[in-house]
Order: sequence, then C-alpha cells, then structure tokens
Amino acid sequence: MRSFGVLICALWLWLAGGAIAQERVVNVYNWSDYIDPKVIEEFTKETGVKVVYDTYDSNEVLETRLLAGKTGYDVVVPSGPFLQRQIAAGLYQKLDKAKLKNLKNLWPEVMGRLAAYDPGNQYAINYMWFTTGLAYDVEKARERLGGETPNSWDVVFRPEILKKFVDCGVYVLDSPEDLFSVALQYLRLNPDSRNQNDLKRAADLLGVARRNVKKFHSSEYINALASGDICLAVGWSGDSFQAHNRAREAQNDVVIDYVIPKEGTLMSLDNLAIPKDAPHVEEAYAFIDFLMRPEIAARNTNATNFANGVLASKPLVNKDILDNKAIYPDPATMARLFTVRAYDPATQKFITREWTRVKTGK
Ligand code: N2P
Repeated sequence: MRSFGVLICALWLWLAGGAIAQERVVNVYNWSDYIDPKVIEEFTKETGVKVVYDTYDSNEVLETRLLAGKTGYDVVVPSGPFLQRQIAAGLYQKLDKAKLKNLKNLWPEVMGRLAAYDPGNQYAINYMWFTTGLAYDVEKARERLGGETPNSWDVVFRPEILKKFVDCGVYVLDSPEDLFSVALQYLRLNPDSRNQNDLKRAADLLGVARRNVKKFHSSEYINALASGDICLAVGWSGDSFQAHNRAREAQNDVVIDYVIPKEGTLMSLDNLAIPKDAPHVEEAYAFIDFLMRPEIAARNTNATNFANGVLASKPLVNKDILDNKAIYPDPATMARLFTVRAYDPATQKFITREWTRVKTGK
C-alpha cells in the first residue's frame, strides 16, 4: 500500500513537472492604461502563451529596473530618448526581423521618426505615439477663462491664470523630460537645449507653476479628471481622452477635453523592445508580432485613444479617433510638434536635481 502511495506521488510529480515545463510565458512591462485587456486574453487563447503583465508610469522607473539587471522582462516599452540611451548602454537585443511577419504593416513615417533614436530601426518597433498637452474640465475652464477653453501654455506658465484653477485642482505629469522641453519651448528657447542657463530658466518657470499644482503624477490624473476631483492637467493625449470617456461612462456631467497648445508641444514615441537578458525571447517576438496586426493595433488604439505605429490599422480605427487632430494630427498640427534627444549624463544629473527642486520647492 505504501509503495502504491509513493508511486502515485511520483506520477503526480512527473505530470506536474511536465505541465510546468510546457507552460509558455511572456513577461510584459508596459505603461499603465495602454492596452485593450481583451487583447492580452486573446493572445493567450491563440498561442497558449501566458502573459504576465506589469505596468509603470515613468521612464525613470523602467530605466532604474533595467539598469539593475535580471528583470525577467521579455517586452518593455521605453520612450524615444530613453530607448536611445538604453540601446547605447547595451540593454536591448537586436531584433531578428525574420521573426516579425507583420513588419509590413508598420507606418514608414513613424518608423522614420523612431530612427532618430534607433538608427536603422534595429532594436525597436513603434507601439504608440502621442503629444503632451492640456487636459481640462470644459465647464470649469470656461467659468475661469471668460467663456474660453485653454489653447495656450499660458494657462500653466502665467501664474495669474493658473491660480484661477487652484480651487478646482491642477495635476502635472511627473515627467521631467516632458516638462523641461515644454517650458523651454514656451520661453522661446530650443526645447532640446543642453545649455544650463536655459535649463535653469525652465526650472525657475516650472518652480513658479508648482505653487499652484496639487500633485505631480503621471497616471492618477485620468481618474481625477473623470471624477471631477481636478479640472486641469498637463497630461498625455490618449490618457486625457480616456478621462473623457470614463466621465461619460460615469454619467456625472463632467466633460473633459484635451488641446495641443498653440505654441506647440512635445511629440513622443513609445516603443516595443526586448531586453538583452529576456528569458522568453520566442514568446516576446510572438507578442510583439501580435500587437503589429492591424486589427489588434486598432483595438488598442480604440481602447486607449493613443495613435499606434501600424499604418494598416488606420481603416479599423474608430472614426472619431481618426478624425481627432489631437490624436492623429494633421500636417499643420504636426508642424507645431517637436521631439527631443536623450540627455547626456551631465545634463541628466542637472535635470534630475532641478526637477526634485521644482517638485519640492526647496
Ligand atoms: C499610457 C501613457 C503612455 C504615454 N497611459 C507615456 N509614455
């Protein structure tokens, strides 16, 4: 009887071991609110590959993890300038394009812009691209701006205007690369400047704005806007329209809109890449290739309101999103957008220190 028990036990271990060995996994680390959750389920259903999905809301957080090594991540999504310096630091593997049969669906113009960070598009595929701008509660903004809605960075950088929003609440992205470039542009300086006098002027401007800012945070503004807890945010385009949709679903009479300020703004690209030490490389390729299918890319755009890098998805994107110039900018809007490069280490150190000073007021 005893030996029978041992046999059963051994058999169980053998079966369980086999099952574990057979389970295929991909560890994905992506920005929050950046995918249609059903897309993840569908990928698993079709491929049998389980997706372990984890999120962040800052390039700095992603970079700190990558630099520490052994993250276990198979797919990550850095923005352009971070991708650029992470490639230089040897953190990614070159893509084997033969494993990506949906490459043909990509948007040549977007991949061309990405090539500024990843020459020859060797390491990354564009996932989404977007702008940094002003998200606001339409009614509360009109009340405070004599019937107008915001259309200029003046709302943030002229303290007498920003002050009018203090009572209903202002959030700003906790993203120095966004805020420094926007402040530099507002000061009519090069948004990509490395000059410390320029950067100091930008920091001073941001420091003045801080006095009227309730919180620096890069994801909480979606719900805060949608629930009416705040009325103004410096945010990202897609997230701001997600706030619009969440308010509409809540039927709480809050209407959120988003504008690319007339002075222009930063355009960013977020990109799929495979870390050098990724444990599940084949599964990473399968996941990236899945995201590049036109119908899947369109569903992610329809769920997140971010423009994706798959040209062939455009006919499948909801018309109201496709026609929204703040999501898919027309050539005139595009001409007001700028991009920035990765900071060199000295500039990065300066920015990090100044950003802490901006946020704490010390
Ligand atoms: C997704 C935000 C992604 C834009 N919620 C910032 N990279």
